[in-house]
Amino acid sequence: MSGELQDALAHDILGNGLAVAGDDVAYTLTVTNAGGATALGMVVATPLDRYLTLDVGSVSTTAGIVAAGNAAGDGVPSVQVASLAPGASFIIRFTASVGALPAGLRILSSQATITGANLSPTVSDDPDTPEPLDPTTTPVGAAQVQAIPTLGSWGLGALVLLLGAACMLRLRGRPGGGAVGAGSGAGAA
Ligand SMILES: [Ca+2]
Ligand SMILES: [Ca+2]
Repeated sequence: MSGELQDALAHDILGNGLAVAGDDVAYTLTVTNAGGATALGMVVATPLDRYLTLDVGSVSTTAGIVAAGNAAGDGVPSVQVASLAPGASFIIRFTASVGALPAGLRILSSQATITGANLSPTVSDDPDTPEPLDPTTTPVGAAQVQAIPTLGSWGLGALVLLLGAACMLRLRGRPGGGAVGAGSGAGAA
């Protein structure tokens, strides 16, 4: 039995594939019976990263039934499949929303478990990495960590120059402004 858990950003606020609070991660889990016998009584559950909240009602499957994930209060999507023939596969899909992320967090990580009446329990693989049977990771946006840009010494110098230039323009503009005022006064008279 094998499971591939693929992630994608369904709602990518930064537009760069990095997850930030308010994004939606769309998961696609493909389960394939790689063994030679029909698998029976399968249960496929996907506990989510602690900073992800399942979008209740978003769980779908091409085989079996959604046992959890589409009712209020459900947190872990779970699908039950009564039997799966050798070589056969099915696909489970669901989405989860990204909550407030602590500074320094690098990845979100989720992994499915696959159990059955006549098979050894296994876990899903992240197809994006060469490591087998590893949790599926989604990189987190750096914008969360560097939300407030600081004014460096270069920026401070530029600011001083700008202020200086603004003062010069004001001083230069003063006599001209007076002339315009006098001119319009003369024109009215
Ligand atoms: Ca992998
Ligand atoms: Ca990934």
